[in-house]
Amino acid sequence: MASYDSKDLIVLEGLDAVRMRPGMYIGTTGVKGLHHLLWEIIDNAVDEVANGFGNKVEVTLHKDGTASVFDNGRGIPVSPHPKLKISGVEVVFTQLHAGGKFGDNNYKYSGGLHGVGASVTNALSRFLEVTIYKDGKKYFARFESVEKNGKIHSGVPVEKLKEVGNTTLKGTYVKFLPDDRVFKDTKFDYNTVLERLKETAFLNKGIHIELIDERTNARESLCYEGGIRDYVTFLTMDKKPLFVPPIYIENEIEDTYVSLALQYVDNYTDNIFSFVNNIPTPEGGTHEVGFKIALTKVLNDFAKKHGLIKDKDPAFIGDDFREGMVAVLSIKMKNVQFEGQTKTKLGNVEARARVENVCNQGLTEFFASKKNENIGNIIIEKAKGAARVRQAAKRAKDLARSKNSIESTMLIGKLASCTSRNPDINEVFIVEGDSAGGTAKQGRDRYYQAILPLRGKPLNSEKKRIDQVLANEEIRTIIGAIGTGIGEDFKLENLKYNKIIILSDADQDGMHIRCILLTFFFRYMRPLITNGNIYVGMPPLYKVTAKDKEWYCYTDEELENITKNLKNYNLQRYKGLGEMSAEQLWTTTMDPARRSMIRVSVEDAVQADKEISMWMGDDVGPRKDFINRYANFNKVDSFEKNKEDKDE
Ligand code: 1YM
Repeated sequence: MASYDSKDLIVLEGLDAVRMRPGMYIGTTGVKGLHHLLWEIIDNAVDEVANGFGNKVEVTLHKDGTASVFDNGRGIPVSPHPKLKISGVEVVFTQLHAGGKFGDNNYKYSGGLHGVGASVTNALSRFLEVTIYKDGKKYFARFESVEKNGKIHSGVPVEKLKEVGNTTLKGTYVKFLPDDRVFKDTKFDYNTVLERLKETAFLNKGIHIELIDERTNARESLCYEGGIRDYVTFLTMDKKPLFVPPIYIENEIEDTYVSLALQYVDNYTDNIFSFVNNIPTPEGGTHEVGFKIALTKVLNDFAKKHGLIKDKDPAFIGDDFREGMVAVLSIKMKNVQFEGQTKTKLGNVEARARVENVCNQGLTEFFASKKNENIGNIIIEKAKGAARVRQAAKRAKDLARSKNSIESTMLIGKLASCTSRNPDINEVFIVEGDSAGGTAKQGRDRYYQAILPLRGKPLNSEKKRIDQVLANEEIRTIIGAIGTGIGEDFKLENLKYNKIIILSDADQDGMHIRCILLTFFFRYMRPLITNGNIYVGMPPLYKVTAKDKEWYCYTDEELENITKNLKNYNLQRYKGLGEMSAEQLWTTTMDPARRSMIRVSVEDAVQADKEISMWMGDDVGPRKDFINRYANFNKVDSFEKNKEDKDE
């Protein structure tokens, strides 16, 4: 049995705090939080390799539930910390917020600055082992969560770092077992890890990342020599690029490294995926602003220089140059400040001018070259289309506004609103079909539940431009009811319902309507998804009646479980919402105390965007390929489904 003394426990009080309130450090103790443990270790390994010390990171998911990460960098320092008098390894795994890095910080840039540190992984693990290969020697240390006097102490160094042999290797190996007393589910998900590592490999060109799943023998080697160029190519794989390869520029200015890969595709959305020190910044920030300013200026200059703007053409605005654009912007800098609702927006003011400078210079050079002139022409043509539609949309909006009083009352007339005026408790059910809508109206609690019945299918917004989307009556009714406006005009504070619940039949048509609505929210009201306001209601699929008892089943599994011990029973299969009585709809689907719902979140906007193009876009090819390959109808939309045990 390993030993530890009370001195250790004092050093470790910080880690006990992590165990008391894991949410404060890793957000949740659900699957997301579980994977966070692994990201912390991977981030340290990638930081080391991305800064030029080594070239390889290997991640393994083991059969016994542990995960391990190896990098062939310098190895975490083994010498004692001058003040704390414990080894560098121990500092890294037991000290919270150890501030900067131990000793002199050799890293120019670090993603880890954002993270909470490897000590949090240690605190929330049953055990964690570290092996260091450094200067011909092999070292080992082990940490455990130990129980003493009925209390659990986290991350105790039960085997202090010691030399255990010689080696010709160099690097750091960390293996840990997530604590099942903290996490309900301690199983790492191969695809989640793979997606994350893929992103990391794209953002750090040339590094080799290996993922090995010993539970299934799946494995993947990732290395992209083209870096973010390859990323853009990957993102546009299911779309129609207007030219190949993507435009690419990179440069360093005032200790800030800026790289940009840019492509245009045959659709109308604007997709900028930006990163700072490998951390995604979906809320944008100063770096994105700098890029947009430069792009607008350079393209306007190009159009003027080549006489591409005629008098009859409307003047371009920045948006026009971003229609159909897919861009990856990755910058690396020191002292990053994140702000915004989810701390994913870059705040550093100095980044704007630096990014603008690099992009200005790089893009000007690119378009000045004779061989790229055609690419410039293609983009300007695309922007002209965008400018025309923008003006048409404005006319359509103005018209809608002028007719507002009459028409919107007519449209909202379809909405059975609720009596409460408190958006925090109010809910709106978007219900497929007039007849189900009628049933829902009777079944609801009219104090806080509103019903919006949809006649027919709403417009598939992936296939249409904004002016057509806005002209669609179903879509306009939804926009009017929700209250926030759309796109650039979106204002979350005007949201009239805290929960927007899509209620469609459990058949192909219902699934299609659900996809169309989610696509619309994703494209035009995305904050509703990131803010967690969008839900999918779950009506039961079956009703089982036996003697004087009845059960509702929401899945085939539930049905099997219930019927396997019954001898005589009657089975009713609900094909649509319309087959239920108002009373039944209330008990099974609408009553917050009894219903189950899926809350829609966009875990990974990149993945979501790709899948939406595939499922909802014009091009049927990728969709067919996918269906042929997987034919798995459980995964029809691109949103992560978190089935809530019980809503509320
Ligand atoms: C499998 C996980 O943690 N690798 C790793 C971590 C460090 C170093 C090298 C490192 C950093 C520095 C100097 C430095 C870390 N060291 C520290 C600290 N892989 C993994 N590889 N020498 C080695 O930053 O100056 C924190 S991370 F603080 F001890 F220096």
